[in-house]
Parts: sequence; C-alpha cells; structure tokens
Amino acid sequence: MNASVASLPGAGRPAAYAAGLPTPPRCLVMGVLNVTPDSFSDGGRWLDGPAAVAHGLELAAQGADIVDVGGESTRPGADRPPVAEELRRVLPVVRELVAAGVVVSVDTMRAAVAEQALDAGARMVNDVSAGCADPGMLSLVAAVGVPYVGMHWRGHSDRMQDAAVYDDVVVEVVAHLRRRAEAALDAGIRPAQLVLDPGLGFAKEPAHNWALLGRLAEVVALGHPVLVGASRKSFLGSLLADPVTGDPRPPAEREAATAAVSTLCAAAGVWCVRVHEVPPNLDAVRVAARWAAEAR
Ligand code: PMM
Repeated sequence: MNASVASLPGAGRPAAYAAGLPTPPRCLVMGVLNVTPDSFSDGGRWLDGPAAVAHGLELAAQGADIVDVGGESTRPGADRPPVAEELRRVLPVVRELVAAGVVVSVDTMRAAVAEQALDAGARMVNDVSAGCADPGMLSLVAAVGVPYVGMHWRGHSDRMQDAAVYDDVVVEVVAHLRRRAEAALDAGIRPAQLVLDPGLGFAKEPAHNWALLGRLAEVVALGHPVLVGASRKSFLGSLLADPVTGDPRPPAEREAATAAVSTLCAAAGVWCVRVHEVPPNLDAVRVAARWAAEAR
C-alpha cells in the first residue's frame, strides 16, 4: 500500500481514505441525490431544484458524510442528456448544498461538468467511467487535486448490458481497475486521491454482482479505498423476488437488503457505501465498526 494512504482507525482491517474528505472511524456513507428524470429508483423525484436541495440537506442532516449529486441517469438503457442540461440540473444544487456546509461530490463522466461543479464547491468527482468516457477527465482531476472515484465500466448505459459477459468477472474487473488506476496515476493523480469501485449493476448480471461482493477482498487488495454502490439495485430485487409470482422486490422495498450489504461491505474493509437511505446504512456501518473494534 502507498505510504500516503492512511489506515482507517477502528475498521480492524487495512482500509484507507481519500485525501480531503471526512475521516470518521468507520466506513463512510455517501447519500445519493439524483437530479434526473429517469434514474431507476428515484427518477424524477428530485428534478425540481428546490426539492433536490431539500433532499440533499435531509441526507446531510441524517448523517451522510458526502452527498453525491448527479445529473445523468446511468440506468441500463438510459439516453445521455446534453451537457448543458446536465449542468443546468447539477450546478444550482451543488452551489446551495455547498453554501449550507455539505460535503458534495459530483457524479459525472464529463470533465466540463466536473470542472464547473468543483468551481461551485464540490469536493470530489465520482466518475462511473473512470476516465473512459471523457479523455479530459483524468488531467482535470490531476490539476485540481481532489479525491476521485473511478468505477469499472464497459460503455454507456444504452448498450452496457450487452457487455455483461465475463470468464471470471472478479479477475476481469480487478484487472480493469488496475489499468485505470495506472492511467490515473500516469495522468498525475496522486495515489491518495484515488478511490476504486467495482461498479455493481454496470454491465453486470446478478451473478456477477454477487461474485464481486463475495470476493471484495480482491478489490480491496488493489490498495486504494473502495466505494460500493449496491443500494436498491436490481440484483437485490431478483434475490428477494416474490416466491409465488416471481416478481422482483420493488426498489423501495430493498432497504433492509441494502443495509445488510453495507454491513458486510464495511466488515470487508470498504471505505464508503453509496446509498439512497442514510439512516439504516449509517447504523449498519456503525455496527460493523464496533464489531471490528473487538476482533483480534
Ligand atoms: N451507481 C449509480 C450511479 N453512480 N457511482 C458509483 N461510484 N458507484 C455506483 O455503483 C453508482 C454510481 C447508479 O445508481 P443510482 O441510479 O441509484 O444512482
């Protein structure tokens, strides 16, 4: 592990944190704020600016360490918004949350959006493409020096599920993340800035997501902080399908399963979980930290 990457106290495992963000002695909780008409579980709920700001403040008041503001849905099959529309959705919300003292990350694949959100006070960039979607992203992040989440990604949402084919998903995701980390460092991003994410639900069938969760140690072993976004995703809906009809459990009823995943992620040394509902997941990571404090 790089010398500039510090240990997370209390986690009982070699976890790490990204420079410049809160450092509670537990796995962090990132609250999701999708300012989009079409995200899979909350599309349209926070599209109106004041409603989005109110929800972001609510997430922070509930204890979210970071609020992740995004203006592009990455739901399988989604079309991309024009850059001007993404900026129109995201910037006013970032500005108001920052003014209220909230630690904001911007969920975007576009360097232009990241740059303006950082100018507006965002403290982290969450790029689900890890620099693959926009060749300007890595150099921007290197120049600004903020923490950066790079996720495993195999193409834009309109076609990503066609790419959900692997021999060994964990080996292939880890190899891809290693290559993206090298690209980030080559572009001048410092190791302590870089967070990696296995990208649950992005070009993944349910079995792929479960394999990545069951073998998270292989992702953590890359030596960077790890972020996991399992919240309400469809692989949880399939697992909990109605035994009679076979219908998947609806997204709003996947919270207990999400919290279970957060507990296990925290126990596995994950740095941050990205979730829609803060309270049950904050409880979950606090339980995991207290448990780990006794482990020998
Ligand atoms: N998932 C979504 C959006 N952004 N960012 C990261 N780093 N990791 C994720 O798993 C992730 C993400 C899609 O979920 P949403 O529609 O609930 O935001």
